Amino acid sequence: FRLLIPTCVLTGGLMSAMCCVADEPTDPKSAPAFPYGEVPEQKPDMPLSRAMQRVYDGTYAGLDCARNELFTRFKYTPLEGLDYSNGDGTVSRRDATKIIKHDGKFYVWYTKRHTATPPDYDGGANDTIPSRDWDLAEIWYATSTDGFTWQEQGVAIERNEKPSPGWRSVSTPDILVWKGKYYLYYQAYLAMPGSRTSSATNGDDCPVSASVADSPDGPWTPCNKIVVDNGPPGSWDQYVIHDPYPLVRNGQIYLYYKGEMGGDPPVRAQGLAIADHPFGPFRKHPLNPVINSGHETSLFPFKEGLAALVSRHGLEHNTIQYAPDGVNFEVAAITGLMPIAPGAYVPDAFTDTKDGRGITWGLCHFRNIKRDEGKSHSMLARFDCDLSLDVDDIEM
Ligand code: AAL
Repeated sequence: FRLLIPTCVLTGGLMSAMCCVADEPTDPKSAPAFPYGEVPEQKPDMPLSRAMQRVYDGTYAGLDCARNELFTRFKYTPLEGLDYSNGDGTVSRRDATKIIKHDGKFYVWYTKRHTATPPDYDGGANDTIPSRDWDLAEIWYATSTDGFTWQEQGVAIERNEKPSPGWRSVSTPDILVWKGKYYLYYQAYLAMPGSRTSSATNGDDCPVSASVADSPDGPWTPCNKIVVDNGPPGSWDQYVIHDPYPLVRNGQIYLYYKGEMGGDPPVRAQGLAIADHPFGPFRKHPLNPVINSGHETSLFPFKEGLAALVSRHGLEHNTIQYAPDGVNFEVAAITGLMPIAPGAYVPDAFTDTKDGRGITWGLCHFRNIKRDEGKSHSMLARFDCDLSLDVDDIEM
């Protein structure tokens, strides 16, 4: 008994009909093609495994598309123009912001540490020796015309006077453009990162502060207050507020951030706080956390909603997620080798769009974690991806 199953497989818009024999090993060349990057117009009229049904349904996140537009792989390219002191660990650049375009140039801000010695993770840190890669750091910025070669322009946010937020270190910034002004959000340390004086599980306790400028070149004026504070004892974000990430949505500022609820290893997730003014007050969303995984999570407008690159931690790491309302995220695609701490060029981050166009490139960082060699530092790099629905330049 030999069952002949007619199959119609659509690849690249071309339909080919073929037969395969069910009770004999199938010639791999005649198996249904897996439609990565192709547009299957209809499900083949044949029994399909659940795995293949998902592919043809293309509805991982309820997006109305047959092809999964939120699947991508990532490519990486070293940057030109930034000096790292031969990698001796005294200079570090990491945690890039979103990239904006202004006056024909791309702008990016990032954590820069330039200390006499590399970080001492083993208790030897003091007023001049950093405890972590992002300790005793400042926010610097660079510009580029092609996204590959960058010119460092100088410091944007210096450390504050003690005891103002950010006196010990300012790190991990992100940019907001709102009503003609520029706002930088950043982690504002009130104690040495990693010090056991804080209650955070790994001592990396810090709230978020912000500064404002009339131009992306500054000068920047600090608001000198905490704009998003740790949650109360027992809450999911009681230990840290990290990685602030502002977007404009529904006429308001949607600030996503990473919180930490303890545990070993610590459970990390992403929350949302919303405000009508960049310096707050920010109201934390009642459904927080809105993403159950992730570390430095980058988000961008996509169609009517927001997409998020979720990596490094949690049950849903290595996924790209989508929420039509920016709140109820679902897994849209599973990928790998994701950029660490990505800051993408997101032209429509602040246009309050409900027709988000996606992203194609950005900056991320790579870490040299050879602590025993005393050279621990991070380097910025470029990533490229295919999450674009036709991105246009928007000057800000
Ligand atoms: C990063 C970010 C935050 C942390 C530290 C520097 O991965 O999540 O910025 O505080 O590490």
